[in-house]
Amino acid sequence: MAGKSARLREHLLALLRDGLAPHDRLPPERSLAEEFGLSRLTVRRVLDELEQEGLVYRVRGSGTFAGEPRIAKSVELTSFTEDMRARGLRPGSSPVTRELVPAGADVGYALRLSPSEEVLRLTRVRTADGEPMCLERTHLPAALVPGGLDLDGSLYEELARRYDIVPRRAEQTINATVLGPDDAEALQVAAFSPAFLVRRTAYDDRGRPVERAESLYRGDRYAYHLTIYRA
Ligand code: 16G
Repeated sequence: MAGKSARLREHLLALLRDGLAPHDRLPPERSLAEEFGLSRLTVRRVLDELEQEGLVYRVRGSGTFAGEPRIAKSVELTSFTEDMRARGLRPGSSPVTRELVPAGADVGYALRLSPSEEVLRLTRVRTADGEPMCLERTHLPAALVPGGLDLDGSLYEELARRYDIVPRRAEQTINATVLGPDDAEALQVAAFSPAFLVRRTAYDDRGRPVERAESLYRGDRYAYHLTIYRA
C-alpha cells in the first residue's frame, strides 16, 4: 500500500513538474485510484499532502488543480499592455514623444553606456480605456533598435517582434512622490497629487540592460500587490 501511494505521489510530482501549467486540472481521483490500484481514500490522502505543501489546490465540486510555482510568481515582469489586458482594460499611449539624446550619467550608468552614447527616449502617457494612468519615460540603447520602433502599441511586443529582444529580469525600485504641475496635467489630476515612482532597469537573456524606465503611476489608481509566502 505504502509503495503504491508513494508511486502515485511520484507520478503526480512529475506531472506537476513537467506536464501541467498552473491552474491545470489534475486527473480525477477516481481514475487515479483505478490506475494505481488504490482506494479513493488513499488517493485523497496523497492529494491532501500535496495540498498542504501548496503544490495543488482543491475546488469543491470541480477537482484538484496545479498550484502556482512559489518563486516570486506574484512579482512577474510584465508590460503595461499586459497589466491592462489582465484587468480587462484597453491599453493605449497618448501622446507619445520620441527623441534621440545622449544617455547622460544616470541612464548611461544603468544601461552600461558612456554618457555620450545615444539612447532613444520615449515619453508616453499610458491610458486604460482612454483614461491616463501612468506617465512613462523609457530609455533604450539606440544601438539595440537601429531601425527605430513603431510605437502605436506595446513597446515590449515591438522589441520582441522586430529585434527578438525580451526583457527577462528587471531591477526595480518604488518610491512615493508627488506630481509636479506638468506631470499632473499630463495625468489629468491636481498638481501635487500623490504618485508612485517606479524605476526599472530590464535585462535580456544575455544579461544586457535593454531598458531604463521611470513610470509615474497615479496614486489614486494604483496599489502594489504582493503575494508573500512563509517558507
Ligand atoms: C511597464 C514597465 C516599463 C515598460 C512598459 C512596456 C513597470 C514599472 N514598467 O510599464 O518599464 O517600458 O511596461 O509596456 O512595470 P508596453 O509593452 O505596454 O509598451
